[in-house]
Amino acid sequence: MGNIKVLCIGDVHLGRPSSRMVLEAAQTDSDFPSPRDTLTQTTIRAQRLAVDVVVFSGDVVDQSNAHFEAFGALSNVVKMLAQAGIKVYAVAGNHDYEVLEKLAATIPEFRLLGADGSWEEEVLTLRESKLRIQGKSFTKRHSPDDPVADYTPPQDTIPTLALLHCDLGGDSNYAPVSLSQLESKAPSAWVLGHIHKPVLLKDDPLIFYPGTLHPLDSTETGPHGPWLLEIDPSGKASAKMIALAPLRYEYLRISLDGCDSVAEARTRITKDLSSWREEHLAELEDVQTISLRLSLTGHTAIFSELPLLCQELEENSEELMPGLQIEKIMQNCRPQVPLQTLAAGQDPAGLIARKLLILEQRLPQHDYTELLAAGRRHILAALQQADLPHEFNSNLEDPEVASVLDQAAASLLNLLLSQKEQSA
Ligand SMILES: [Mn+2]
Repeated sequence: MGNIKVLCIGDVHLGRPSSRMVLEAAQTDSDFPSPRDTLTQTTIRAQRLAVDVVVFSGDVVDQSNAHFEAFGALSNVVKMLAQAGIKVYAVAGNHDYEVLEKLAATIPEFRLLGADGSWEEEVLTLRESKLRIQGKSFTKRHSPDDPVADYTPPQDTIPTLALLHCDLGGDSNYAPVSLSQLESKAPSAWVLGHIHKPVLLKDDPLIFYPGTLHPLDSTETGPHGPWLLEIDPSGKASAKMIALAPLRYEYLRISLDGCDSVAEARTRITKDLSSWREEHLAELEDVQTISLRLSLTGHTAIFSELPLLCQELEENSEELMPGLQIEKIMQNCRPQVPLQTLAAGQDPAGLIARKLLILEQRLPQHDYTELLAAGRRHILAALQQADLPHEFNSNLEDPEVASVLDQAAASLLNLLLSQKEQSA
């Protein structure tokens, strides 16, 4: 008797393009792979792996205005899977509670569970065994109630998956659950949705968030894709991700400490990037585009030449690594001349060096607080002008403001010192 195989798909957010940068979320790049591309790849993989069932844990569609795009994509997927004898189950999340119900009504092979907000189940007869699938859907945008409170785990030995779109831990408007409760009322596996970072919360009982099928912005770093869940004949379930999303966001920090020439810095960067690639090779097989945010750190003699080096890196990223696109280089280096020495000067460079010292030391406290407050005002004004969705600017923590200011000041210092050198 073989294993039962289920391909689990977390948040897809069909209709939302992957952004190049959080701050430029409105301007997206059309040649970036989209969630729809990854969904197609996932369908092909489901057939190749001959899975029994495909499940979605909610937020398949981003918004109801993506109805048409979602309808086309989903009905193709469901048709292809149905032809291969693969059944499709889903629960709705806080983004798609309306649209998923409409889609389920028009695509008969797409089974939406618990559409009325209560637990619902179906028992499938597979080749040699049975599989029970349970689920409960969102019925409105917010749901402050614990969705597990009225859940009863199965009382027989039929392998059982429970699908739930929920927010792990603490107070939440998005179906709050606690890990201990999920553990104490466990079916064979909890397949969860809502949290975009893929995470295996527990091996036994199996509890996991597949995460976004396809990464949606630069905060969603690391591998993404569907998860293959297998249940062996003894009833033991296990799951692991298949990293097939063609897009990967990454954040890397490379130290240029002690680099005395641009050539040396170039070698350091090339070497660090290729060792990162070696380390992650197994996860990169299906990745076509790596969108990288690179932070350069360290004290270096080529501080004033960094703007040119950064430009060169950005323009030649494909040569550094196949598929690499440098989204942004954060210039967090320091000149070899200590900031304290520069800060003694009465020129503009001295002024900037003094601000950088305040940011570094967070002292004097009063100046630091004032600097952050002014920085926050400017950032919020810029965000407001960019007319971004509110979630991008509602959460502006001190360290984020400090990091934006630090980069701005360091770039300005770069420029001032290089002008000084040129005129010297
Ligand atoms: Mn959600």
